[in-house]
Amino acid sequence: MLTQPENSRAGFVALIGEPNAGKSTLLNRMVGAKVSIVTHKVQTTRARIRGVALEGASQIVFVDTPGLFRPRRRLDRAMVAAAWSGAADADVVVLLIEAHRGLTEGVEAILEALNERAPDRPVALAINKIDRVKSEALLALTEKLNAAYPFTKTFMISAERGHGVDHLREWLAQEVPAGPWLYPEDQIADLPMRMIAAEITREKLTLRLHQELPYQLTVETESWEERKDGTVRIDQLIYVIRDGHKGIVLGNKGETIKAVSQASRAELTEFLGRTVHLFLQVKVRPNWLEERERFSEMGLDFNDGD
Ligand SMILES: Nc1nc2c(ncn2[C@@H]2O[C@H](COP(=O)(O)OP(=O)(O)OP(=O)(O)O)[C@@H](O)[C@H]2O)c(=O)[nH]1
Ligand SMILES: [Mg+2]
Repeated sequence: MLTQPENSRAGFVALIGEPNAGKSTLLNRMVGAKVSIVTHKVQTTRARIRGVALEGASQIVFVDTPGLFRPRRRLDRAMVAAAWSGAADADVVVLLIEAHRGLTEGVEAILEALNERAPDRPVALAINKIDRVKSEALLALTEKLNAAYPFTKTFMISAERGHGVDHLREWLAQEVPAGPWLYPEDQIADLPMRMIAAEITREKLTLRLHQELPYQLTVETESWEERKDGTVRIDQLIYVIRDGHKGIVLGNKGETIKAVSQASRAELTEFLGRTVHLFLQVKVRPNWLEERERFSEMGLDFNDGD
């Protein structure tokens, strides 16, 4: 156990940006463990997920948020609202943008809203995925973005490879306010295990399924049984909106659900450090996207979707 230093600091750092910018990848790297799921598809993260990192005497609570985009459905609106409230509650905001995409319309819309949504606090720019562009391009992009918004500081990073990430963490450690740590020093996340487990299964589904289907399903952990032999039995429900979707999730002779289950179980076993027995069931629930309980299971506010 570490003892809390006298000059301790602690605060919340919200990671915001367009879908796919690399927010969850950065959170996981900062925390040093996978607490937020990552896919190559947009709109992977649905709720605010906190991950805790220590840097010197500072405890930095990173808040991963859903991507900011123009919402259409109730779920989309609740996600975007969760992202903005993450920014509004934070001591420092980090806006991630993708180096190879630059100042997109989506980024412009975020910059327009920033002052109103999260006024009077430092906003750092993190140009992510620098591994995808030539370094010459970065200087011009930095100038362009800083002309568009008065960022407190600019960082060039690769969340995936780790470039520039230490530098960003050191800076954030000084920016969070002086005060006692907010979490026990050995805590890295504050999401309940049953929710992390559901997210891991949703990640595997999202990686395997195409088009709109990942956006029309949700996963919930129904039961969690610690067994005497030291293993754990986890039962999860996958809600889809149509019979046809159920067929696709199951796959030919059940091969899709089997592959998803194997991949999820392997990751859960590693994460928990003990054997996991995972049971997945697919249920058709045409209206789940309009159900309050589904939103609260995801950590979202149903009324935010109004
Ligand atoms: N080349 C490269 N890819 C990256 C980098 N950081 C993240 N990615 C990839 O970008 C994709 C999106 O990453 P996420 O971390 O899920 O992005 P996000 O911003 O959390 O996305 P949403 O949750 O949908 O808003 C994944 O395929 C990552 O592997 C990076 O530094 N370089
Ligand atoms: Mg994410």
